[in-house]
Amino acid sequence: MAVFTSTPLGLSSRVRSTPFTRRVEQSGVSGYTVYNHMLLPTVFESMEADYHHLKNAVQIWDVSCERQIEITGPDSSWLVQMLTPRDLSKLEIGKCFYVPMVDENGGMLNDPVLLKIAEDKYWFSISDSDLIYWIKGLAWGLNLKAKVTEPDVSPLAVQGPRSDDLMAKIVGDNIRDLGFFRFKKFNFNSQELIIARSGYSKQGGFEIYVDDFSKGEEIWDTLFDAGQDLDVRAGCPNLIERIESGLLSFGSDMTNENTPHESGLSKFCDTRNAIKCVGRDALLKEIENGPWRQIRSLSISGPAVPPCRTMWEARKDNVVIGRVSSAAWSPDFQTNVALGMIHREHWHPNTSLIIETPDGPREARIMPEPFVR
Ligand code: THG
Repeated sequence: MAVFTSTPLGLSSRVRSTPFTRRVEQSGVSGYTVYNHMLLPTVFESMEADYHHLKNAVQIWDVSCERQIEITGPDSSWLVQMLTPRDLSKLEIGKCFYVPMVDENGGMLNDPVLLKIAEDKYWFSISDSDLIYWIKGLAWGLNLKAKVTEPDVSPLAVQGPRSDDLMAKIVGDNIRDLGFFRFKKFNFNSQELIIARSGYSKQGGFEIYVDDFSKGEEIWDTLFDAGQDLDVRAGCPNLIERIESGLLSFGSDMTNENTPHESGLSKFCDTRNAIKCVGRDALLKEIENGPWRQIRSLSISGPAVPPCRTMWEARKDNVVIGRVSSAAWSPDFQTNVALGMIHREHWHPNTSLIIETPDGPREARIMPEPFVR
């Protein structure tokens, strides 16, 4: 059933370019996806070459597509707490929280990083869904004193084990003391920029919130000039590394069909305390018995699997007991690493099952946890 061929993506101004697109292309990007209606690089040299370099050096990632939704005004804290079952009473200015966002049924709408910028100003740094309409609708419908906008802010990530060394050269050694998921304004090339210790890999690093489209190339160039002796290269979120690390991709690994508990995000829910949260009743009901399926890391045997462009069925004794949503060959673990939603009777570590890949059935095993933590 080889129905898919690799065709280039059609581009137009509807698919937004970023402040860094020119530099990304000069750096030899070889693949894109579209995320929040914006270009997101997926490959530079090759998926595997990019992977090894990310784990050993430092990369600059154009993740402008992680758009910010800004909420300001006297009712902003109220509105923001309506949107997530995570208890935000402990969210201080200068902290980031990873927050599942749910609808009235407890279905996931997005899984952004939330930054508290000021007492009455928040940024949701969103994954791939048109979340702004949901928030605008709630704010308008409830007559809240809150403004909901998408500001001109484009995150540029610095990821990899040499990230601290690179950033210290530009903004000074005190960035080494910035805690995980903390942000502060730093003087970068004589401009104040918000920089957080965060990013969509487990290799360490930062995200620079570039707050003016026209500053993009200058900031990019400063990073490359300072990083020459650190072997800095252009990179992007790496499929292999993020599956190994168990970092979820909204729209692939979980959708509006799934709750945060199914998505393995229970530790980011304080549903009992989050009394303003839309969907709270549905989530409380689910907690009584627990989810009937949940995301798991899997190891799939055999040679490299093809890209996972549709959900692959997971079977046990010829009965469908789940679906794989992401998979890739891991050079470091010498197996195919994967993520999938698995029914509760079969989700225990070391359970063996069969995955229906486009290349035919393969044996697979449920992992106790992600490959790297
Ligand atoms: N950074 C920023 N915005 C983003 C992403 C990002 N928006 C889109 C997408 N990524 C949102 N999804 C995630 C998924 C995982 C994490 C962050 C955003 C993440 N998780 C860590 C983990 O699961 O171990 C840490 C969570 C925690 O301890 O709070 O980092 O990458 N700006």
